[in-house]
Amino acid sequence: MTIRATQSSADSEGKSKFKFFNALAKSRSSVFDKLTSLFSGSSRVDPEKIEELEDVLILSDIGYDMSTSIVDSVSATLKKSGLSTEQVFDVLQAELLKTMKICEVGFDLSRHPTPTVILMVGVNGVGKTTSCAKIAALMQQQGHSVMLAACDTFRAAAVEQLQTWGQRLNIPVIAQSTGADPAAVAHDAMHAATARQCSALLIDTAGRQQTRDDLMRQLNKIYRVIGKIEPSAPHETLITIDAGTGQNAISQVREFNQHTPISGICVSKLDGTAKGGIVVALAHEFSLPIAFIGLGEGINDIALFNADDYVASLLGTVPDQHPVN
Ligand SMILES: Nc1nc2c(ncn2[C@@H]2O[C@H](COP(=O)(O)OP(=O)(O)OP(=O)(O)O)[C@@H](O)[C@H]2O)c(=O)[nH]1
Ligand SMILES: [Mg+2]
Repeated sequence: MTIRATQSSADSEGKSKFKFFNALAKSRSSVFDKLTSLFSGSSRVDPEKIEELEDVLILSDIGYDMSTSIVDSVSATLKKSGLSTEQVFDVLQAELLKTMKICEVGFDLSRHPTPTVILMVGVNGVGKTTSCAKIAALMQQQGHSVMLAACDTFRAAAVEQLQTWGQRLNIPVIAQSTGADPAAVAHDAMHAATARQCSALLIDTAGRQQTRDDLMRQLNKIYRVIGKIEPSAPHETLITIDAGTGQNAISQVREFNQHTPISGICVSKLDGTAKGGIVVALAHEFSLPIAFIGLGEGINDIALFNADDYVASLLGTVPDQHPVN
């Protein structure tokens, strides 16, 4: 069964669009409002402004390569036919969508055997545990039986944090005490989820810096133990990226991928940052599925990634019936 962004009514889809738009307010105003003022005052684009366009794009955290590629497209159109301000936004929108659409693949549990095992990884404090709980709740709302595994046995109170979510959501949490071997917890959870015929097992892990080889090897051990019990698992390994991280996000994905092959990205805290452009840089660099987007601290503040909503929210060209800000 495919996981939907929200409950399926048109009303909640509208709300989700609106949430996206609101969550990206800071990113929109920090970057794309600058573009509007850059090109205001004249209906035709002055070629000298193209350089400034590149600066604004690079500062937006969409990355150097992506910025250059957009500027090349804008320059090519300008040379061919001249360019109105409106057309700059059209080119921008088209370029962003071309990159982002590849990453919009939804999240489909039916692609995998049962229980679908989802391993959550990432650096410290990015929102892994919260994202685990949000994804579990989303699945539960859509009729799946879910189990959580508390494999962060490193940080004090991490086990309790996941157990609290489990109690609130009425979702079983497999746990041992702080200090236990996280691979042993994953082992127990794999057997428990199979025995209880759960649709999905979400495995929370401890935050670790991607440069800490010892900790990355420990993560790989969890990955290997899971694979020994069920060779096709983990079926998804999602890296949570804090949208406010900036360009370090690229190195996080690259390094984690060396130890636990990453199948998708979960972008958190898009609501609190002016650096929402990092999602574009990630898409441009890796073309990996962007599975989920975290839009706040609440359990329902999560959406499936939608390229149209994201680009429109960033450029300020949405949403039909909703007010701007
Ligand atoms: N605004 C906002 N806050 C979020 C979001 N996701 C998580 N947070 C907050 O970020 C903080 C850290 O979240 P956790 O889920 O504990 O992060 P973590 O990656 O599990 O942290 P460690 O296990 O310590 O590495 C908490 O205060 C969360 O409420 C989000 O999408 N938006
Ligand atoms: Mg955590």
